[in-house]
Amino acid sequence: MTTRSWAEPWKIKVVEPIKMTDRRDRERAIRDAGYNTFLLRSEDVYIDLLTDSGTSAMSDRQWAGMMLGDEAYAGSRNYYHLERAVRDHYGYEHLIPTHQGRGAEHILSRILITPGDHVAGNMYFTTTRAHQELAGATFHDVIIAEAHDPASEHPFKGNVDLGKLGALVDEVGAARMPYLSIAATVNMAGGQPISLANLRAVYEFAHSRGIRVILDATRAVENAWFVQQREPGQRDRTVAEILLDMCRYSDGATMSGKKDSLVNIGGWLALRDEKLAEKARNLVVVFEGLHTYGGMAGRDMEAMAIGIEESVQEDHVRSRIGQVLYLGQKLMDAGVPVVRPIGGHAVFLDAAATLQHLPRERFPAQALAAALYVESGVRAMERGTVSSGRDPRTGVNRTPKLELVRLTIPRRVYTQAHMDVTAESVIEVFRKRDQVAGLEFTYEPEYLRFFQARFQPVGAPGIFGEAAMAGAAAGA
Ligand code: PLI
Repeated sequence: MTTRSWAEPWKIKVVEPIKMTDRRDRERAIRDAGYNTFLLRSEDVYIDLLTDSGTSAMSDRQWAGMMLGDEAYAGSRNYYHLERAVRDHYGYEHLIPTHQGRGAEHILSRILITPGDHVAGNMYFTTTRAHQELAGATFHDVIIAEAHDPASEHPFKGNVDLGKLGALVDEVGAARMPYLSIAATVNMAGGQPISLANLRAVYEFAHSRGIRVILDATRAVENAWFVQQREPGQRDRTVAEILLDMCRYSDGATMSGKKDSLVNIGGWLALRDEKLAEKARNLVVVFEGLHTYGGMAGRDMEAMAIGIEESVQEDHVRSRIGQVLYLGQKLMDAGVPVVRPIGGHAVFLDAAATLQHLPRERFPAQALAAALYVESGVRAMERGTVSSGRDPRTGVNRTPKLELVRLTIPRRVYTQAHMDVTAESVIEVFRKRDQVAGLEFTYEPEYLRFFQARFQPVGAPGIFGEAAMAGAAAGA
C-alpha cells in the first residue's frame, strides 16, 4: 500500500508578503540588535520562528467573530461565550480573563504564595517562575531526569518524578507548598508531554498532602494529542475528551490563549474553588481590568472562544504537530543534534552539542540563533543559559543542562515549503558551525533578561562577518 502525503487542513484566503533580505543587511541588523533575535525588527526577518505565541493565523470564523465584539465595559456577551468554551473544553467553573498568560500567573502567585513558600513544578517556565519568585517563593524542579537529556527518547519527558516530589514535600513541609505548578506540555524541555497517568498520580499524591495542583494549560491541547498517540488505552479517545480528563486532575489553570487557542492576544486564570476565584476577581480589577474582560477587548474574547473550539479538532492538531515533526525529521535525517522526541510546538536544536568549541559562558545557544539569522533570515530563539537567568538569592548564573535554540512553528501560518527552506538553512549553519563565535553581555537586564539583553562577539567574528568587526571597532 502506498502512503499518501498529508496536507494542511486549510487553504489560504489572505496573504502577507515576506521578503528575503541580503546577507550584509542581516549582519548589520543582528549587530544593531545586540545579537539578540528578540531585538530584531520583524521586517528584517524572512521566516519568523521566534515563537508560536500570538503568531497564529486566525480562521475566517474567528475574523467574523471579531465583528461580534460586544465592547461593553461590564458583562460583555463575548465573556459569557468564552466562559462557556472554557467550561466545555477545560472543565473549570470560574473564569478570570487576563491580558495574556503572565497576567494570570501574576494574579495566581499573589493570591496563593506567602513569602518563604516553595513551589515545585515539571521544569520551569520563565514568566511563571519569575512571578512565583517575585511573590517570595522558591521554585523547585521535580521533572524526571530524562527531561534534561536531549537524546532520551522517553515518550513523556514532561512527567514529574514522584520520588523527588515526595522528598521535597518531606523536606520543606506541605504547609509551605501552596500549589504544584504543572505544565502540559513542557516548553523548556522541548515541548514534551506529561502522561495522563503521571498527572493523575501527581494530583492524588498532592491532594493526599493537602497541596493544590495548578495546570499551565498553555499547550494542553498539544499534550492531549501526545497522550492519544502514545499512552496505552488512549488511542480511541478524542483530543477533546483527553483534554477535559487532564484538567480534572488540577484545581485550576493559568492559560496563555496566544498558543493553543489560536489568537494573537489574551489569557485566563480558571479555578474550581469559589473563594479563591473571588480573591482572584478582586485582584484582577487592580492589575488587568474588570473581571468580565481582564485586559481583553470583547472581540478578542470572541476570537478566543471560537479558537478554543477549533483548537481541539483532530485534523487541526494532527497537522499542526505533524508539521513540527516534518521539520524535525529533516534535521534528524541530516544529523543535526536536536531534542528528541520532537515536541509539540517547536524543534529544539541542541546548541551545546553543535557548538562544542564554545563554553557555556559564551552562550552557545544565543550565538547559534544569531548565526542562523545571519545565514538565512530565519529567526529562532535562545532557550538555555541566557533564558535561565541568575539565582535571585545568590546572583550566580543558572546553567541548565539544556542549551537549546528553539525553532517555533506558528499555527496555520507557514507551509511545508517554508519548513524545507528552514531545514536547509539550519543544515547550512550546522556545516559552518566552527565559524560561530561566542558572545558576551554588553547589557544585562534584571528581569527576564533574554528579552532585552545585548551582546557582542568575542574574538574573531567568523560567521557574523564584517559588520561585527566594524561594531567592535566603533565600541558597539
Ligand atoms: O506570553 P504569555 O504571557 O501569554 O504566556 C506566558 C507563558 C506561560 N506558560 C508557558 C508554557 C508559555 O510558553 C508562556 C509563554 N510563552 C512564550 C511567550 C513563548 O514564546 O514560548
